[in-house]
Amino acid sequence: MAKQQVTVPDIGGAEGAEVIELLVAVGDEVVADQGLLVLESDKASMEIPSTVAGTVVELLVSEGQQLAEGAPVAVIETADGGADATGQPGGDPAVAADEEEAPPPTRGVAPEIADTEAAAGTGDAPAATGAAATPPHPGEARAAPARLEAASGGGAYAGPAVRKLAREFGVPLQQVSGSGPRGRVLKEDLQQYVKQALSGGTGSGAGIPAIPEIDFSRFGEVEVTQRSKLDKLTAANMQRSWLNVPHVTQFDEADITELEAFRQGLKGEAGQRGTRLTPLPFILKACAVALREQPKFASSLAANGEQLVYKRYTHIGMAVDTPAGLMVPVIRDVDRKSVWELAAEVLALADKARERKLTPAEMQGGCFTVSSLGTIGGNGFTPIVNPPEVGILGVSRAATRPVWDGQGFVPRTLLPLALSYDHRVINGGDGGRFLTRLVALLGDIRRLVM
Ligand code: CAO
Repeated sequence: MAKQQVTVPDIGGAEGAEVIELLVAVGDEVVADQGLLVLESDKASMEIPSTVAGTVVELLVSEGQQLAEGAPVAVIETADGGADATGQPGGDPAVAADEEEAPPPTRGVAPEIADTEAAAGTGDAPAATGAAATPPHPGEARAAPARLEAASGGGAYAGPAVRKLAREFGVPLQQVSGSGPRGRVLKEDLQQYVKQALSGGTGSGAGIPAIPEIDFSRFGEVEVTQRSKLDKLTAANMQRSWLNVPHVTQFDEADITELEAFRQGLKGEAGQRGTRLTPLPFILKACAVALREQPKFASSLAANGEQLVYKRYTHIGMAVDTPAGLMVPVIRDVDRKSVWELAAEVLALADKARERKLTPAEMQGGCFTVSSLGTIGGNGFTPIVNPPEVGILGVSRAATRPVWDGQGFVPRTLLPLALSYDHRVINGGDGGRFLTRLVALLGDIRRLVM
């Protein structure tokens, strides 16, 4: 039996590094190279490993304490007089520090400085050789610190063993959510990330960190229900769009005072025709005119990104809120149909959607989508583009408000519009012109027939 004191090695000039975590307690058995504590300076976090195997008989530091090179941190009682970091009595710690393979990690971290430096690639990691170049005093062992992260550089906080594993799997560690103390990435986090990426679960599979799974029952009573196929399909489509399409949304308001007066005047006729006339058919018609004038909004980007596919037809999708979930039937040739025809088709397709009677063909071929939440409420939202389309118009609830006409306030009915588009295809200027044109068309519907 012999006692060895472990001290803080050369930590690369980090003066006054703080003990942020103790990794062992008195009485713990440790193997050589096992982390004893984590130090954090303004430059880096690093793990101070034990240089010998044995039992921790004394911990000489506590969390929050500032330590510098040479400060004693623990006393380890060894069975054989002190196997050093190489596992060989009296060996040179530098050998272990430079070796690729290290003893099995504990708590997700293991000292393995060669790995760590390679992963960080910064070249400013605390020098392993520096630690080795200073021979420990008799009865004192100085470990090579294992760098965990660049504290101010936004790098991942993980031990070398986890970094090594991440490198082997090709996982960018910054994208893995750490569940360890102070957000450290543990081996289990990495495993969960890889599992999720392979299963195409909540992670995108494109290296985007998955949202950690939470056991909500820890906080109170919960009920778990199965999602419908439609909901899952919608979720996948939304995520695909959100991750692939750089979205921009522009907002404006159309003054639909005259449109509304005209529409109210046609209500009787609508009844006689066996239909209802809402603002939506007018909005569809206005979109068709704007799409004809700016066909880019009805185009699609070829998969190789090299070409744009322009469509010589004007089919517009219409988002329908149904008890089963969101459906988007497509109204064909909107540009060639009258407002009455569109009104009838809106009703028929919305009914079919709610009764789940839409055929797949009725939900395909759209060039652009209109999503109207006008009946539900709200004064604005940012709709998500429905790829391979490049544009979508969100319509919110119209309201009558006082508007300054240059001489006084007059009541006007304003319809909030939000145009989202794929910024790979549509520029801000195009977006502004398209939305301005829609506002003008809805503000004076006589222009729809021009
Ligand atoms: N502002 C104020 N009132 C509006 C309005 C608006 N923007 N839009 C419609 N209204 C009025 C209509 O005029 C009608 O009132 P009147 O009978 O007095 O004229 C009433 O609201 C009901 O309209 P409606 O909902 O029956 O018909 P619609 O043509 O406006 O909409 C449909 C049809 C299918 C688009 C709609 O029912 C729907 O499902 N909307 C939800 C779409 C959705 O979920 N989008 C989000 C997708 S992303 O998650």
